[in-house]
Amino acid sequence: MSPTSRGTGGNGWVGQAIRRKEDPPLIKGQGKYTDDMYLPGTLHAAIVRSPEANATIGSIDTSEAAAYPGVTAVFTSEDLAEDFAGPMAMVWDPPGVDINTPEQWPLAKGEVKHVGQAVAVVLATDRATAVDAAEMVLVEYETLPAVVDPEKALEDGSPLVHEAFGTNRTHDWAIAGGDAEQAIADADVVVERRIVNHRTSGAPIEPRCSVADAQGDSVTLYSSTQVPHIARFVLSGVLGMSEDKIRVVAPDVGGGFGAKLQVYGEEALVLALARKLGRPVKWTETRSEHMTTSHHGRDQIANVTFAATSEGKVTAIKLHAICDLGAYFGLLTPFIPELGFPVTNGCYDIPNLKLDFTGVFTNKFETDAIRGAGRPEVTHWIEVMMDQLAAELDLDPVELRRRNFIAADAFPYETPLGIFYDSGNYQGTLDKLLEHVDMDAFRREQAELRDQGTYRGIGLSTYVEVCGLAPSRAVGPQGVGLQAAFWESAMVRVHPSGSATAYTGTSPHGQGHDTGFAQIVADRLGIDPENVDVLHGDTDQGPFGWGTYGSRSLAVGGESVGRAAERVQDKAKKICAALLEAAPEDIELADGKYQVRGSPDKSMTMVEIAGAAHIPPNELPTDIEPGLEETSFYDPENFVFPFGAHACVVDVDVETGKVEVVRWVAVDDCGPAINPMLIDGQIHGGVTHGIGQALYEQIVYDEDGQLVTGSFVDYALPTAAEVPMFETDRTETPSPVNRLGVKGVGEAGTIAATPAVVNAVTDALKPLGVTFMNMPLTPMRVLEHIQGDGHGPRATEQGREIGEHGQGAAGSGPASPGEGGGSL
Ligand code: MCN
Repeated sequence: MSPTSRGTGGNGWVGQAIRRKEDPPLIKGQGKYTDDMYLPGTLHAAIVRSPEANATIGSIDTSEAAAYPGVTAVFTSEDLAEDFAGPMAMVWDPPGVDINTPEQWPLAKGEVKHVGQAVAVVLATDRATAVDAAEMVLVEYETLPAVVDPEKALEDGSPLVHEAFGTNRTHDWAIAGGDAEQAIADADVVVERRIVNHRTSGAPIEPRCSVADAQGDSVTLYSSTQVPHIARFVLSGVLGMSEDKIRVVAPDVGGGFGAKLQVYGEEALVLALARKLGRPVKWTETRSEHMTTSHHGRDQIANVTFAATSEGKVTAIKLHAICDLGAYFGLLTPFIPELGFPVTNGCYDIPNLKLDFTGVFTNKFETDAIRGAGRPEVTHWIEVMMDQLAAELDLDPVELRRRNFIAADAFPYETPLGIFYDSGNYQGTLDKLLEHVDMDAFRREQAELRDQGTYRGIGLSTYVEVCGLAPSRAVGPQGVGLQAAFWESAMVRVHPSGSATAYTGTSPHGQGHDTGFAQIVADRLGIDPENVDVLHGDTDQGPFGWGTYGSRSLAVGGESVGRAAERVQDKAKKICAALLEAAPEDIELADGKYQVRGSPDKSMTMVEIAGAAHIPPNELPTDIEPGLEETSFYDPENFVFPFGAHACVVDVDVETGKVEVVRWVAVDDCGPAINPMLIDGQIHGGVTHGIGQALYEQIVYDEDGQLVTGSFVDYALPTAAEVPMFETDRTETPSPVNRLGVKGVGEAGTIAATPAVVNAVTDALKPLGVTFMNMPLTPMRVLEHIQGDGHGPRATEQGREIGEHGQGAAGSGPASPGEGGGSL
């Protein structure tokens, strides 16, 4: 590799679109995933899961399964009563808010509250035997009425998910700034919509997998997790073990999208069983199990009100969101819907905000963080409502956005909720987008195409998101009440021969940290990124770290890596200065050499300095310690706020209702690029995720709480055939929050995407009187709108669209081939 002059630090690796170092083994089939782990004597676990959504357990007969050849043991919750010190964890305890928190145990205790709940575990010498024997476990259930619709769950007389609470309401959380009610009363125009953000799955390519291996009183857990250190911390509590006796390793992880930002009962179970039996225990999730019992995301219904002047100045947003949390809580379940609150005014200067969130129990699996986590929902409300308001005012959606943008010179900008946006230039990304998309030409083309029977539409999304989780004091116990902190650690070690290893507390699973972080280190040390190994995902290596989610890894973890590398550079300069008989402040790093300022012939390379650090020559003063290694713990002062402008162009087949995305232009700003290729990859994947939710993907339960979408036949993910070639561009507005100036990008595409699709389809169907639509825009739902009154599908029930919560009625669920639009 050869550096160019671009970039900061030593020699310009930052900013280069170098290829991902981690890919060659992965694409050659040489990756090492958890399921590739074969330890001698391994027992394979299969889990007996509840077919009932709400029931008490009468009896469990394990005798036939236990006697099946090849089966080592069968356990129920009762059998493992001594093996767990406490229930699974939920870590949100907001000041002044009461949350009804049910206990969730790795195996059900006397009752089940959702389909798929683990009831017993079978261990056998091979997986097939364990699966066969699991079918022989006889469980007697007494079925209770289930509730799956969160609005019905709040009605008097609804079946209760947990009788003990006397209500299905989990908690209420509210925040306000300004006086939204007054602003609404005073407004020239008020627009109200009921916006549904339906339930989705993370659906990574690698399902979950955990292998536990006990050695003496210690145990190692290999797990496909995004959060190895958090997993160890939580599991030590669940198992009543001291943390130093548990090692958690995340080997190669094939995607997570938030679904692996969780500490699951199965992880606790394999650990407990390996300890109990003194043998390795392995459990690998099937795809159906993933759809059933890896946490879901979204599932919110929001009543959103926008108030504005007749000139199009938005004066207030009021919203009440009903959030379907499922039957139990994962680590962050009740917190996730509220996570979008810091950006509820989007990239607009809106003085009055009032937000209310109501959490609800239903007999479904828990929701938690799926890519974007709270921010896609908020952005969807805002960006769909901007188009709704534009239609109401008969204003161009571009013009309406411009009239409301926060001015580029208004940063840091304090929102009415007391949040400080770090930096931004929303006009800049929109201007650049419009350099790519000629709106006037589009409108001419659109009119011509309509004359020929083609319904083409364009939709915009100008978003801002909050990431870089997180300043510990803003989110910790005194902040929003998380019993966690989100600083990040790094250690950079230079070896005697001058190459380096960087340890990070982040835990990538597709994002490319091995490459981007190596570029950061390389620049700061004056070496080649090929010679920087980035290690992560092992609690026995490096300091404690908080993992990868919330687009935090670069802005918090990468910054920490950069700081540790800068400290190494400082020491390298001291060594160099001592050996070249100069002052440390006179040593500069340029073009990969440590040289005396003004005397380029007096210089040393990192290879020479590392040698001297490890085998100190006599000239080196004794107050310089041997070795070349530094650690950093970085706690950010603020979040970072990436932003951008996306345009989606669709064609809608008005005969079949099928939507085709024909063009996507994305202009994003995540500060200075560490590696533009990584950014493009994240945007491609993120937007695809959003297109999936907008058009195809939906977790659907029937009214008895049975999961209808248990496989990729029913849960349609977009494939390469459903997405266009993405056109990406960037602006670079540095963040003042960190030295790298960077912001996150891992969720940006997903956050931006859904409203752009919905606005585009609505724009396409405007001539047919369609004015407002809720996702997913499956062919059947689109047809219903086309054939309806323009405000919603023809058939409505109690004011709700049929199937909108995924209750399995006609019109719900993702497109299937039979509907003419599915991808699978
Ligand atoms: N980057 C960069 N320059 C910038 C900003 C980012 O080069 N100015 C690079 C970073 O170095 C990193 C990548 O972009 O390689 C994403 O960085 P960041 O935004 O910090 O996000 P994280 O690494 O923390 O990733 C988390 C984010 C989340 S929350 C989900 S969900 C998600 C995602 O990333 N899940 C993914 N992207 C995914 N990509 C894959 N392949 N698989 C998943 O499961």
